[in-house]
Amino acid sequence: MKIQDLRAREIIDCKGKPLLEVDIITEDGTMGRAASPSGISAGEHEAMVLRDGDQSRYDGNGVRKAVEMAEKVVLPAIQGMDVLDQQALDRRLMELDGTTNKSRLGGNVTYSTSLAVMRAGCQLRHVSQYRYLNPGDIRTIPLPTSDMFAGGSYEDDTMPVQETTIVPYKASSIAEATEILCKVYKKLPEVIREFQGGRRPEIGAMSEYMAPSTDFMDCLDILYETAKRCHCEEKIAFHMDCAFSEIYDAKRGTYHYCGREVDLDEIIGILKQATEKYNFLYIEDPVDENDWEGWQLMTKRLGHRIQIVGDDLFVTNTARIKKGIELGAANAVLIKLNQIGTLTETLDAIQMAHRAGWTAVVSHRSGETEDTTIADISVAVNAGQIKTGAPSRTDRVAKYNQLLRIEEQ
Ligand code: 2PG
Ligand code: MG
Repeated sequence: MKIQDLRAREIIDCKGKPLLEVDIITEDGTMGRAASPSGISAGEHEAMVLRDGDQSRYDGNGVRKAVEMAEKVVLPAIQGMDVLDQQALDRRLMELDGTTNKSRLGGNVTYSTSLAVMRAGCQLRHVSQYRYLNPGDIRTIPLPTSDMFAGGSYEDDTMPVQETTIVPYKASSIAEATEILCKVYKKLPEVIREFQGGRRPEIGAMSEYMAPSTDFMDCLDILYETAKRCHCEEKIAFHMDCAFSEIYDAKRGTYHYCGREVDLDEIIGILKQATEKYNFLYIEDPVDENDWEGWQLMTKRLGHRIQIVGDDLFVTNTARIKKGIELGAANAVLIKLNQIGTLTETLDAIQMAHRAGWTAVVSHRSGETEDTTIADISVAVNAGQIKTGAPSRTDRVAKYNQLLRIEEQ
């Protein structure tokens, strides 16, 4: 079925920041729609997001240029193509862009178009996204990891670790995992209040709680105590997204850690201690995104006990993942579709990781919408793990609800 039309528009994400939505319409009138999310702690090597830079609107974050790019440049290039041939479509987008970081068309333009084409395909075939992407071999529903404390670049003047997260790794189903996360999230204010001498907890950037201490060990203690009060401490493990590129001083090769200058050796020691006290499933971005040697060292020291996950390091880019595999610079990869900008490249990245025996954790962005694609993709590729935020607010809850629906099927 041929693509006939493309309509694009500016909508907003969960923070009121503009993003690009694209509709793809086929010649029989079938429509697929998708919008590209965006990150706050975006990696330096991610696909470029095309924004207007016009300070009179949304602090320069408008995407009217991206709307124009999609309608005037992309549509003529894909008109008449088969909506069911996703790979050919994505290849056309890559050729049209011709850069390594989508800096001509914009990663938001390629992402929204690529995903809208996939959705149109689902509509045509009358199947859900995960079935469309994988009609046969679905082996597992992914285990969710849920951010409970915000720090790092999400909040000023607070704990250096960006996300302190729990994983209900012993839950026997998504239904049970979701219930555990909701229970802990609801109970958490009680324990934070005790820790803070009665002061109410504040809500962070992605509706997690603001870290009540600059020491992440306090946050882990609070989470563990909360889980105990919910009688589920045996069922949870921890995950932290350090996002330490944000506190790295490239000139000095050190990290600004809680008001001190700290080298990687000390960082490794601090993290090792945490993994000795608590059960950790994975640690994400514990090293700066350009320090490959540092990543090798981290993986050598801690990789045998936990997953060392590259997010800003790999940016869902097969060239970088390949290098990481060759160097032994990590043992798992975080997957964010808009970091690379097309569905095909995302699936290639996941396949490359799996072939190397690595895990792939499919992830949301801080700037999300009600879109549930990541839930479907994580199921379709048998990712086993998904990172999708605290069970609060529609932009995060939508993903849990989609997983619950898929589990039922
Ligand atoms: C991360 C993500 C989301 P952002 O760093 O992993 O959790 O943050 O979307 O801001 O890059
Ligand atoms: Mg991250």
